[in-house]
Amino acid sequence: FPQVFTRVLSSVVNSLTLRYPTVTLQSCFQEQLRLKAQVRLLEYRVKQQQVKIVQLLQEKEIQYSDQEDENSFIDLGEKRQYADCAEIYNDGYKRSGFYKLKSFQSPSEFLAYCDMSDGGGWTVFQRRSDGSQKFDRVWTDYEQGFGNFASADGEYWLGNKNLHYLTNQGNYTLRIDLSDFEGERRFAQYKSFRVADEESSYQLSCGEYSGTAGDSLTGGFHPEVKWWADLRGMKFSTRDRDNDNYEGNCAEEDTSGWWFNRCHSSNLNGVYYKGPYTAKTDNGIVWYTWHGWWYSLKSVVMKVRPADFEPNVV
Ligand SMILES: [Ca+2]
Repeated sequence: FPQVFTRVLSSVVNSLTLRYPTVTLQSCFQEQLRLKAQVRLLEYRVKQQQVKIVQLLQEKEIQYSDQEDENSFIDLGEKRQYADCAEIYNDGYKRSGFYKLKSFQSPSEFLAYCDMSDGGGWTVFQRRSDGSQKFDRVWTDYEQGFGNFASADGEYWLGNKNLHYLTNQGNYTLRIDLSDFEGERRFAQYKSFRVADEESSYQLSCGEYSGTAGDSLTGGFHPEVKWWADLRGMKFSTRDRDNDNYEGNCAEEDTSGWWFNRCHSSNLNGVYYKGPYTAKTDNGIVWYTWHGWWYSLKSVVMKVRPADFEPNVV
């Protein structure tokens, strides 16, 4: 018996010692292969995700730089409507940028750049900065407005309609900021600036001048030029709508829309020439009392603010 038992036992042990290591080695080898494959797969996925992360970071960087450089619209939601940038400023928003406005009689909202410098609360209705927008345009363009309403230094005209609604809400001060290619800045300010309605062809009215650029809007620099250079009481003119006091067509000759008289000593919607220029007519961006007729300015900002504006210091 013990012999038989021993034999059986030894054969069982034999088979076990023979089989078990084999099974263990095999499964280990298979497991190793499986894990190696998984490692390779995971490495591949990590690489893919790294590539994706780099892509996303780049996209985000582009978006951020877009937001900073290009889109300067500031959305305040629908809670309140603002009649002008002065209201926005005094409601606590002191960052310059494009905001939604709705003047009292305006049928719809419109975008305008709020200049919160210079004491804040300025609604910009015209800007020249680089010549990227065409200002030689027809009546309906000037009526509706045109240009770049996204960039902080984008060129635009707010539109005579909106300008009318805006300036008829009260007593507004006009401020014109000018700069030249020599790095100098000047300004002109006018009291009681107002633009009449469509029926009156967006007639201009304004009061007393103050500033450093001279009075080129009302020809106040010399009594003898008033009869042809004073733009007060002048209707708006475009090349397809001649409302000037000249036998020809000022808007056509000076390639701009403006409150031309006969024709002007200021034409801030003129051609962007970059400094001194020669042309058939004085059609550059002209402010006569600073640089004369044959120098086109580097930048212009025309903006309005209520005369009784008092910055809310909170
Ligand atoms: Ca004419």
